Amino acid sequence: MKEYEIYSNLKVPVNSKIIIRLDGRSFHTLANDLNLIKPYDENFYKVISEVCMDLFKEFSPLFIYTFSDEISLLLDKVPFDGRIEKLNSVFPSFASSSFVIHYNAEFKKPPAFDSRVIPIADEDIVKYFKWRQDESWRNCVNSHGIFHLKNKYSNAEANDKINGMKLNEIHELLFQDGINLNDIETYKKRGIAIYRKQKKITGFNKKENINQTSYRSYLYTDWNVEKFSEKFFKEIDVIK
Ligand SMILES: Nc1nc2c(ncn2[C@@H]2O[C@H](COP(=O)(O)OP(=O)(O)O)[C@@H](O)[C@H]2O)c(=O)[nH]1
Ligand SMILES: [Mg+2]
Repeated sequence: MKEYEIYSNLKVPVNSKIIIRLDGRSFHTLANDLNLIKPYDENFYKVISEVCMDLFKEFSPLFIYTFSDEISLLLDKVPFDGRIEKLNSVFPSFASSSFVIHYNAEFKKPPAFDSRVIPIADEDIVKYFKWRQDESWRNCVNSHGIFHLKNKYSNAEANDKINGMKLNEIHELLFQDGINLNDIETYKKRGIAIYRKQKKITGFNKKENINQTSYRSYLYTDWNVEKFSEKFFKEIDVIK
């Protein structure tokens, strides 16, 4: 019967780095069910960052980036021999279970994430993450805009208004009403990055009677991440 499993040998290109992007399934409904604070729920973000931590510890990616209900993982050593079926089932199910463990709430439905695998050339890594970070900013402006407009208008009117507006117009409207998006927390604008950092450790070597310095890497959740650039990814050793 093995011959019926016709997709099981579908693999990512050998030696290619990949990005796996997970996205919460119908999290709009989940947000309503769990009464998430609008436009940004700090606890939801805390939980998603813990999911990213679990993913990092389990699969040792180079880098993880998250905003809203999506998580992008950059992997250089691809597990499961690069098998797409494995990658697209194990990563999202692992994330879903982690989400449930950390959320610790009464869910109306089991939460799920979808998953896609994106082979990525080294020179496109920065471009990819800049693209997602731009989306995080769009999401930030739009969700603050719609939240604000719904306080003044009916839901339908607010939706109509926001759909006809450009990002800078929403930004300006909020500004006129005393809300300056430049002042809100960085993670709401730029998302959260998880990566390895080096810690300097200085110890005294008794035998040699000297101070010695060594470096140990640790996982860092960056709630204050800068705007993505080539410089940033070089500094954190994700690209050469
Ligand atoms: N209230 C609230 N909702 C959130 C938050 N983060 C994400 N969401 C919800 O998650 C959705 C994610 O977008 P998308 O993936 O396009 O929608 P989906 O198909 O319903 O998962 C948003 O539209 C919001 O409804 C949050 O911090 N607060
Ligand atoms: Mg979603």
